[in-house]
Amino acid sequence: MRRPLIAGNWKMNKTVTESIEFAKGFIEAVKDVTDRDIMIAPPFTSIYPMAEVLKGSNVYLGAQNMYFEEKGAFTGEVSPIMLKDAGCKFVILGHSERRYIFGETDELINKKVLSAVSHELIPVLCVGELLEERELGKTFEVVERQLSEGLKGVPESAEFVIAYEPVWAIGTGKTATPQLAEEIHSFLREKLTELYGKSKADSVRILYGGSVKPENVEGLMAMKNIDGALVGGASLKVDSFEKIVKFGR
Ligand code: G2H
Repeated sequence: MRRPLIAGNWKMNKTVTESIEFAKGFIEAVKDVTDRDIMIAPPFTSIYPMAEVLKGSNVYLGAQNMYFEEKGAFTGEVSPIMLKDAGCKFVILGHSERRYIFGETDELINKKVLSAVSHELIPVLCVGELLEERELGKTFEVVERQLSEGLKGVPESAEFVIAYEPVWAIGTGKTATPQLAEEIHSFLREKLTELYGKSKADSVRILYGGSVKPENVEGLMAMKNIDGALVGGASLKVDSFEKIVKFGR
């Protein structure tokens, strides 16, 4: 069975001081959680100081983005080598805010995914349709394109995670119903089966993201193809993120 992964995406929130304070309280709160993986993706400035606090704990670190090159004249960018060295195990790529605010294309995201896996970072590739795409009946087409373009050239041996985040459900308080999310998750698993075969597809974790809260995590996690959550707003407070991490207990 797939081990659940509950990931916090802090987006552009928390100073170093606030991050450290959170990390100290949070590791205490979740120290007895052993049957699921936990990850936090803080802003770049907090990764290394948090790594120091989280050392030896059951909480992994991730980054929210990276560039695909290892080093060089790329002002403002951060490389996979830097992320690994600072303590990251995961990197979120292709988040809808990167796609729609910063204009990232499937082609660029694919380069980043390939670079992450070749540097032994686990990419969390985000896919999801806009409201107008859903209304036009294009959801399956859009997520299929984002999935297959994002994973182009990624070998079966690479570990990666997929996150389905319907853009209309992000930070809006509107969550997809568990059934609606499951429909897309099972479609994504089918597509992964076409790309990699059943055994690999069955091993890939597909997270749901978009206004996940303590009140709705249970219903989402009960779905067969929902293997975890990518949590934004509700991961910023120890109390609510702890409740989400401890779903079903
Ligand atoms: C979706 C999610 C985290 P929120 O972007 O990736 O954020 O839970 O605030 O909708």
